[in-house]
Amino acid sequence: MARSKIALIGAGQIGGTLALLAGLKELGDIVLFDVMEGVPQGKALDIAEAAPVDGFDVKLAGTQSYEGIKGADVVIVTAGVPRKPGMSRDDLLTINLKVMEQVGAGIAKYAPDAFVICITNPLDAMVWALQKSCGLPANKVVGMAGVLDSSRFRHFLADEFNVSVEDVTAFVLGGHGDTMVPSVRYSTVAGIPLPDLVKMGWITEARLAEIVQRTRDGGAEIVNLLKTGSAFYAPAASAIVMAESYLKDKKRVLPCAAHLTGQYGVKDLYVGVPVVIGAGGVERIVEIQLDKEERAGFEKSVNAVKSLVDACKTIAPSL
Ligand code: TXD
Repeated sequence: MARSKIALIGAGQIGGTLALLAGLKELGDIVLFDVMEGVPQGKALDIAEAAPVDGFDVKLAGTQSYEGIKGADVVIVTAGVPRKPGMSRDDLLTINLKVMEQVGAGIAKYAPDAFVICITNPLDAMVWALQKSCGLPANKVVGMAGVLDSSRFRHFLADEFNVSVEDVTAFVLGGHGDTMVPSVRYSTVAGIPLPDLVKMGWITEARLAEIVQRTRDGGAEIVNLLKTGSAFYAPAASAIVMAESYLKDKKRVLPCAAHLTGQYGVKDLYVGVPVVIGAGGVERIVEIQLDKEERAGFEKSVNAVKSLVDACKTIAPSL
């Protein structure tokens, strides 16, 4: 059987880390694409030179041409520019929308059968624009945010309880950013829901609320520490889990920005919900019953996503 091919559009901080992780896991041959002359080539060569010592065997290449992604099985998109001081949200949207249109055209032409994972911010709007631009079926285009947000929640909880991260599961709904909805009742330690742990005296309601807030602010916490740039190790690891579930047909249940067509009362928007990822792409959207508080948080989050998508439609009416 031919080796899988993984195309990484954007060879910046996350793109480079994606290439390293995909290599270490031998998920397939890797192509890095970036508009920055030399950068994808340099990162590909650097990682290829790590392969003999690390003992992994994949081919790596860098390119400035979309032809290089031809026949990719998975495409992971991090291309775009970050928000700089003085740049409004609409300025950022305008630039990254153009990037999504270019990337979408490249995918449509050279990798129409791929499973596409978008990471570029503002995530829920960019994955929507990317799907419209590339025209691939919506179950083959998905956004990465929830795996990262829930991983952050898991880390904070494991640290708080002094238990292994392996035994902590966390459930996060809604859009990426400060309106995300970490669900307390569906997050557990070894199957014990957090509200039960409050009753058992492991944690107070107030402390739990602080951890929920820290999860919501997880991205900003890293930005404030790094000063330049945003998180990249955990975002890359999160997207790799999604790619692996597709390539190995693992059918993992993961929170992802998925295209909703009436589920949760939402139509034609990408919002973070639990989905099953297997060889068919997004094979199932898991629709849970939300309680009153979760529903209110979810709706607030959906409205935030909707206003961004509406702004995209104004900037690029053809989408
Ligand atoms: O949870 C999440 N979804 C996120 C999202 C978590 C963390 C960071 N998140 C976002 O991912 C972040 O706000 C950015 O929008 C993306 C990528 O983050 P990264 O840290 O990798 O950004 P870099 O290092 O700036 O890399 C972006 C690369 C850079 O090398 C540019 O030259 C390239 O994108 N770029 C392009 N590549 C191809 N085509 C075009 N048009 C293009 N424009 C810029």
